[in-house]
Amino acid sequence: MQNYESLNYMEEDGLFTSEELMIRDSVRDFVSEEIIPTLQEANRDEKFPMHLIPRFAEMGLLGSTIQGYGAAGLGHVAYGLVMAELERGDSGIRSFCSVQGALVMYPIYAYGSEEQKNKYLPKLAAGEMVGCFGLTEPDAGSNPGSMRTKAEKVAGGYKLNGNKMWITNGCISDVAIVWAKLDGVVRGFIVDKGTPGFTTSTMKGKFSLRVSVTSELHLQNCVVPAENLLPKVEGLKGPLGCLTQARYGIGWGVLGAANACYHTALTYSKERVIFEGKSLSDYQLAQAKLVKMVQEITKGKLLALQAGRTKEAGKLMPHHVSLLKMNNCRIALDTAREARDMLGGNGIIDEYPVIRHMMNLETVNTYEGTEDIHRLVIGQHITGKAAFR
Ligand code: TGC
Ligand code: FAD
Repeated sequence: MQNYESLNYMEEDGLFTSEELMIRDSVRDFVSEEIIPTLQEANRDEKFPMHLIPRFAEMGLLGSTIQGYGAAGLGHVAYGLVMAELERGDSGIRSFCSVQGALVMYPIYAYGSEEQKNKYLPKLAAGEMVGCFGLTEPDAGSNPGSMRTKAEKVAGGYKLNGNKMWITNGCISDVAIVWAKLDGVVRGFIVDKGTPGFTTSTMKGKFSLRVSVTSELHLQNCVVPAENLLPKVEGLKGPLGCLTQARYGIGWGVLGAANACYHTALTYSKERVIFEGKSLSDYQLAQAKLVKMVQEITKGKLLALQAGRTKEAGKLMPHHVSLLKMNNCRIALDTAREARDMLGGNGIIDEYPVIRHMMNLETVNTYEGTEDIHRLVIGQHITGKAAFR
């Protein structure tokens, strides 16, 4: 992996600026040298490599596209390239950075007061604080509008009651963005670790995203001060607006995992002798599988780049992001499954990264809106009919 190069089949790297490529390459080296060597053990032990958090901050990977407050202020294409490099390592590593930036720093930046921004954003950018995003509940996943978590106005603040499930970084967080209904309207609350009535528990037994911490959040008569309400947004568009940011990053990120699987399958197929001194890559069926990977990764990269330039022009809409997330997660998962097959028995052991990526991508295809939810969002856009209800 030391001399790793991502696919550039149509010379599409010529569409990036030299600064974007420089940022990509510095993160590429960081992932090769400092992240990949830790992953086999972290995945086996279901342990997030906490020692990397200060390095993410030094590299400007936390809230990278936010302007000011100690964040790097990257362009959206550079950010996408960074996400792909991180996910070439592991989807759980990319998840950590996605959640911190798109789901914790972004809502504070977009919906918070100036006091909230000054209090939280510099520490989150510096990795001195970790955050999580609590939207999903045991009975409200694809349909977050049916959430049961409630907020009630009390003297000096708001009392929260409810449970959140599947929350990335929950147990290692210093701060949680919790979405709850206040008088029937979804509102965002900043809940600090240690607030009485706020506890977390780890979700164990995952076969996917094992490097990432996944948790439940429990809110039992948890009173947060009035100044912890995010003042500038009301309704489901608050959390959905954050998801649009995170889904954009995922649309790029999964290309990194797909590239890692393709490269592993290509290298392996050249070395693996099958019949009569011929290697796997000599056979037409194997070549067809590799060609399909090149075809789909190249199309996925061009789709991501167009989304990025459209976002930089301020014209990227949620239905565009759904197409990006849906397509690229699907092609990455298919690439990983095909690569796993091409490695035969070696495809199921963690000496190679493929099985880990394959298992991770099952989650990535599900979280931030399942493949079907994105299909229905696009269906609604083109027909005008909301078929998810
Ligand atoms: P609907 O009536 O369509 O919309 C309600 C309001 O929200 C607006 N809106 C959006 N705004 C910004 N971005 C989007 N993507 C938006 N989608 C809708 C909409 O315009 C409306 O605004 P307004 O002003 O009229 O009030 O809402 P709905 O209840 O019918 O839901 C539609 C649906 C099903 C598409 C939505 O609920 C959905 O996307 N469901 C999927 C849920 C999901 O993705 N959950 C993810 C949880 S977080 C997570 O997985 C983190 S993983 C992190 C990691 O580790 O990386
Ligand atoms: P369901 O909504 O029950 O879906 C089950 C199936 O039904 C799916 O196939 C789905 O496509 C299908 N389906 C749903 N609605 C329709 C419909 N209208 N028509 C046809 N089919 C439909 N959430 C957070 O809030 N914060 C986090 O940090 C977070 N991190 C996560 C980390 C991991 C590892 C995982 C696995 C999940 C995480 N999630 C998080 C939750 C994630 O967003 C949800 O799992 C996801 O939105 C799907 O919800 P669900 O699991 O309840 O599935």
